[in-house]
Amino acid sequence: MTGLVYKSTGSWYSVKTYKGVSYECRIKGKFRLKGIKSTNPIAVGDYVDFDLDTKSDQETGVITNIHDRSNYIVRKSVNLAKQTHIIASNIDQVFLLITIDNPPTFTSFIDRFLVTAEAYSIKTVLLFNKEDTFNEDTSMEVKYLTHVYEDIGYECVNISAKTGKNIDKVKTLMEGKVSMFTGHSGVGKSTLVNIIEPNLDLKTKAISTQHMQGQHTTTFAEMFDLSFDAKIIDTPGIKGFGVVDMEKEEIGDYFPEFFELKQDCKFNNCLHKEEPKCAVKNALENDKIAASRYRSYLQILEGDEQHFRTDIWDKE
Ligand SMILES: Nc1nc2c(ncn2[C@@H]2O[C@H](COP(=O)(O)OP(=O)(O)OP(=O)(O)O)[C@@H](O)[C@H]2O)c(=O)[nH]1
Ligand SMILES: [Mg+2]
Ligand SMILES: [Zn+2]
Repeated sequence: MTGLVYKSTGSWYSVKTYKGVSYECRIKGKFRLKGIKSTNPIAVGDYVDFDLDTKSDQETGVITNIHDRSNYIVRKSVNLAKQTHIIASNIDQVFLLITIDNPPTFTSFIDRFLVTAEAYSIKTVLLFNKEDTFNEDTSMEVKYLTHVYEDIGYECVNISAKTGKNIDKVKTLMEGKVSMFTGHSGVGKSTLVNIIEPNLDLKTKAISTQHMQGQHTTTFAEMFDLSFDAKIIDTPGIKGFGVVDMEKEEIGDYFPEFFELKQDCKFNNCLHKEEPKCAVKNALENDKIAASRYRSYLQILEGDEQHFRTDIWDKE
């Protein structure tokens, strides 16, 4: 039988067939994928073949094969430097939820995520959540970030998962697609799922007043079928997003505004650092590129890893 992985909790995978029947499945023995060193061999969004295990009382399955992925979002496991963690696969788009101060989301995090999504050509929409709590400063910040990211081609929407502001817009964008919600813990991913599909009633939790951080209320990725033609994957919050190793020369290609200028750099292998006649540096000096974007680029280029820490994905 063939099915789609909706959930993975440790060694069990919930797999739903085309007929809509769900089976709890395991992997038998060693199951390694060529070329991918990931802590989880199978991810939510994977299509798998499985056999029914008739010996047990309950009908469970044994996964025998995984279909090729059209894409996946992968991050570095911080504990195990060489290991990676696949957050989800075969997704049409990602909604990156951002809050300015409750909890804070920094541009270094946004840009790290976007680089990975660009590398796999996955469309990302930026959702600035908790609009109902904006004050003058947050509004200004959101306006500025919207300007920066819309300028380079990312759609930005201000939303409130609490009041329902612009949720119709999000739903329209989701129609007919598999979408993944991501962002720090506490930004409101599960709250957003709940307002879109109230009967799911996912667990949500106030962010800790002590640390101004979310509390990892969602502990594993899970896909849901929505009542309109759409699928959503809710994921646990990520603290830091480790960009999986890329060639130094290719990182700039995943900053769309850098990529556009690259042909004007004197050297075709320009890293946009100290090289003379660099179109990217030139644009930066003329305020045509946001300083925060350039800073993020340098951090990734230099493998600066202090900006992300261990989080829930690494405990699996
Ligand atoms: N004021 C306000 N609060 C919100 C909004 N969206 C979410 N919240 C609150 O933010 C807190 C965290 O929301 P969750 O939905 O649990 O956050 P999450 O992103 O799923 O967090 P993890 O599962 O830990 O990754 C809850 O107390 C929500 O009620 C919003 O638009 N406005
Ligand atoms: Mg959650
Ligand atoms: Zn250059």
